[in-house]
Amino acid sequence: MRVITYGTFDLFHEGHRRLLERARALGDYLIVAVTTENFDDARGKLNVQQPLMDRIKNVQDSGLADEVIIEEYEGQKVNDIQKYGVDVFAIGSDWLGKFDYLKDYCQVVYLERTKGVSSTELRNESAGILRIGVAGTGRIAHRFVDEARFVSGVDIEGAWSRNSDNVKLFVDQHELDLAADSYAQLVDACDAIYVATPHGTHVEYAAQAIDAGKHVLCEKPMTLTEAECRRLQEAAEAKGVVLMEAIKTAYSPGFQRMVAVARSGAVGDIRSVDATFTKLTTGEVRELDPEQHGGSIAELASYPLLAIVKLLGEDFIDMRTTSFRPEGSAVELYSRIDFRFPHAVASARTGLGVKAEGDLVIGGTRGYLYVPAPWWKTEYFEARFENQSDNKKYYYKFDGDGLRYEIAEFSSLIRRDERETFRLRASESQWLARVIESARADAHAFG
Ligand code: C2G
Repeated sequence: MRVITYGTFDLFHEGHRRLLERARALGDYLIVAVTTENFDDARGKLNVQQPLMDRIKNVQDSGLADEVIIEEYEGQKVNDIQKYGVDVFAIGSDWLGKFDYLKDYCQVVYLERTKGVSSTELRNESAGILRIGVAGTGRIAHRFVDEARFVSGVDIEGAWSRNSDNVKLFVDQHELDLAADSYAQLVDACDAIYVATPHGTHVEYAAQAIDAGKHVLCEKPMTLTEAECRRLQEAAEAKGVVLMEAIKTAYSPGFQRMVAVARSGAVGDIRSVDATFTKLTTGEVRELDPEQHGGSIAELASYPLLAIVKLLGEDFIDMRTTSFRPEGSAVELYSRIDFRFPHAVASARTGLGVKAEGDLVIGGTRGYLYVPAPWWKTEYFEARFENQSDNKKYYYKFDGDGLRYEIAEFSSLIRRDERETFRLRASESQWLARVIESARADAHAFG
């Protein structure tokens, strides 16, 4: 019986070794395919630390492979299985169901993945792996764990939420090691915490983790006031840990290139920025609950404000917020935050109860950049000019849900022992908190 398995095998750890052992036991000849850099890039796997040759050596040194090959293109598995006369395809259970299409060619076996590869007794072996704990088990937390699988060198260790039933479900579903009984237990078990709890509780949980000397990746808006933002940043600095606001757009390659193109004068001097993000929301949900800091500004304004601060900087002359709060709604359902900058104007529009075109338009003295919805997952934009033959189209890659980019950035900051990223500076997080705080306070509401 010939068995085959595939993987990146970066920073070879206990989870990899156990997988190979069990794959080998399914037959008498094990072929291990190691992914090339190009293939990992194409499938959206980020932050692979070791070059292909080292990763091949990891597998050879395990002594578990009879033959090592490389995986370099999409669809290769179908060909390999036939070419090498494979009887069994084995892969970890994090891929459950994903390779059922190979059943036409051989037997497909999903082997239970090893939970908590970097648990204490394995700590030495798994040096270099960042253990992240997830606080909160809402929608975004689920997406976070799924996306973290595409970032090499991070392991989601466990989760905690106020509702212990939710924690157990979450941990089972994602095959995590730890369903923490208390937040303190989660903090203690991890190197870093992803805070994905309701807005009003970010500060408390982020502060607790920082206090314990743990790095923090905090959902947006990181804080609802500028003072709280500064307080967290000062605490992180004092403890020498990374504190990063999780606005995925800021870390995605397409958005960064778009900002760089705009700021390089592709459409002349930037004179206006209009950014819109709307998401229709109904029912008894956090987003519409004033007690939980709902409303279109707290909920959505981080994205359009990010575009404005990146394109025009922090120094505006004044701002004015107009919100639409219809009778019967306790929170604003549509808002526009209008800015005057020394040489430009800008508007951030957000809606929970009003739908609008979610585009980003950057007007310049020579032309404009048009970034169609969903511009916050920037994949494509155009530079447009009076003379249409000058128009130019730009295409980028945006993998999955995009959360992998913020996870990759967070992990590489920690790895490089740096505290701040130019992609979203500490002062820009402060600016976002300041604007959100004052927009919510000053909103001239009607409706
Ligand atoms: N694995 C595991 N337990 C872990 C981590 C990984 O059992 N804690 C398994 C994975 O499920 C996979 C193998 O180890 O079967 C290699 O994992 P990676 O190097 O992360 O590679 P992966 O991204 O899973 O690539 O074509 C490539 C394949 O799709 C797998």
